[in-house]
Amino acid sequence: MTTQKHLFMFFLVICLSISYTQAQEIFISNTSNRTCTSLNGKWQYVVDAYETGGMGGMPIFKNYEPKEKSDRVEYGFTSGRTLWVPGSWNIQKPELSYFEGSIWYRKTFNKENIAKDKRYFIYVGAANYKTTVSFNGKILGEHEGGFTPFSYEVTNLLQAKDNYVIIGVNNSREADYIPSKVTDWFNHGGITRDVKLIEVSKTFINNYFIALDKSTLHLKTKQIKGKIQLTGSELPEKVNVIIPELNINKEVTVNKDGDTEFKLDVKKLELWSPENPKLYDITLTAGDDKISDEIGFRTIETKGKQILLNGKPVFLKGICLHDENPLRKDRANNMEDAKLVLSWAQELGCNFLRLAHYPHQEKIVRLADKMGILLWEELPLYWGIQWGNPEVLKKAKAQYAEMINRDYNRASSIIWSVANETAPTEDRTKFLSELADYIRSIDDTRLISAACKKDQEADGHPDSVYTYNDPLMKKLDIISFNEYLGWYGGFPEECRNKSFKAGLEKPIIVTEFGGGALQGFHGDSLTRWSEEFQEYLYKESIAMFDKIDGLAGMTPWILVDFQSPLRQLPEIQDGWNRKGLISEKGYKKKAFFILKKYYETK
Ligand code: GCB
Repeated sequence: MTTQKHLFMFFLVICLSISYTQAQEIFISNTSNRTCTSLNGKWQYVVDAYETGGMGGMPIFKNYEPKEKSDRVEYGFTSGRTLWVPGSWNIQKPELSYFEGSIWYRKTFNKENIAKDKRYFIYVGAANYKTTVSFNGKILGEHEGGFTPFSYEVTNLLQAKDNYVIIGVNNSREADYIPSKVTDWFNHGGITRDVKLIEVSKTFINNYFIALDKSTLHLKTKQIKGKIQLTGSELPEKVNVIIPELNINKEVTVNKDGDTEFKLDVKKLELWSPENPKLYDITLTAGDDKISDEIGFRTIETKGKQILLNGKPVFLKGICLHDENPLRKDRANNMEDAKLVLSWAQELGCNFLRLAHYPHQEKIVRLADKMGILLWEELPLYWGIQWGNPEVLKKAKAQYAEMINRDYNRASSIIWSVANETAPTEDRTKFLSELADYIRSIDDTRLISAACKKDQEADGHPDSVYTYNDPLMKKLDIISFNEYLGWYGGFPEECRNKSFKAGLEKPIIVTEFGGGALQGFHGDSLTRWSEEFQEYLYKESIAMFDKIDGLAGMTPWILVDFQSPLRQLPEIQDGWNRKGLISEKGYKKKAFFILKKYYETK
């Protein structure tokens, strides 16, 4: 690099780091019920393959355009080159299909009628993985994590004409990221969920946490407990909580930090459950601000080896799912995508879904609330995480907080999982135990689990009894494990000789099992990749797991085939993990009906 270029890079770094202090990230919940201008649609873009943010003294977020004929600008947003938001860039342009790096997106818009008594925020539902948000030439902040929402204030920057929001997204895989470098799913890059300009009052309710107090479940008069967070300088003294169907209209006092906590007595409450997914309309008002939601009330606990929903044992008839619409090959990002997979799950007879391996779009969680499907949610604390790195733990807590902030009020979401298939080293157990404590400190209305692994078998001496002594299990409410006997090692018939011993008085969920089959490919039950092999494997696996003492549910791997660069067997995989019970074109495989039949008996 020449000295000038060095100087330029130095300048850029200084300029970026100064700018980052300009806006504070703020969490705004329930954005679908706020006054918003959608910024979805076509965005112009610049590919920044070397991740410099712009060369020649011209940072891309500054949006330079040549004005004189002698002007030098070394990038350009042209109207002809666009990407659709929300969407994965990889599926939109052949030249971006395996692209990993930075792309800067630009959207220009006018905003007539800017109200003096309002505040404005740019909200991003999710962008994978590291995102720099700028507005009218100022960097607002940088967000890390590919699956959770964030927003920045733009009130003082917003103009009636020619606003430009420029968002740089980088989907490089790095060792200290969550997830880390290797995953068995596609690394979709870009702005993958909705972008909006949100309009709120000067002081507004940015979030709230409302749930049934589980200690009152068996009382005649139950209690709904809540917390409301306000943001703004002129705090009202009171907030009103209105639940018309319960005849509740209560004023609660706001403290000096803008928070309020309350308890409401309720005599007749219909509890939320898969059989009766009852949601109550709730309105909160604070000064000029008003926000409405639909919230269900339920409790979830464990007792010995049982999971209790509203005090009654429940068997979780589940299936795992990635957040992808296989027909469009894109990350799921709308209600139609959510309906497609949830209706398949219902057809299978499920009352439960494991949303693997990262936070899925908010719309699926909201739809699950309406359809009565219970959910397991998780962060991509997956293979290869740097457990000994305190910065990674900070990131995990931050991303978990964002997920809890988003989904706390959803009755369907009942389990937070802290990790998937991680080796029980000391650093990892310390990391995940601290994370579990952190989650419990902010949410006591859900259970905590993790998809673990069985104990290592002695070399060349497979046991007939699988044992579970992962020290993390002591910290968890539910013992969960993945087990691929018959696919990764062994043949399906070996399932007949196995049994399981977990040793703890806790319920068990089998979080993964299964094997690959190419839909439409037939053979006998020992022909790998045939529908018959998968069908046979499901029969044997289900019979084996069904015998587990304390089995409280299962989520086989997986509802639908999904894209993964790890899966490159020509003619069979071609970039797809084939363990789905449904093909990427939407056709059911034989094993679908084996699981469906089993769930009919439960
Ligand atoms: C697993 C992982 C999952 C993989 C699956 C497989 O254990 O948890 O992410 O996709 O196995 O297909 O091998």
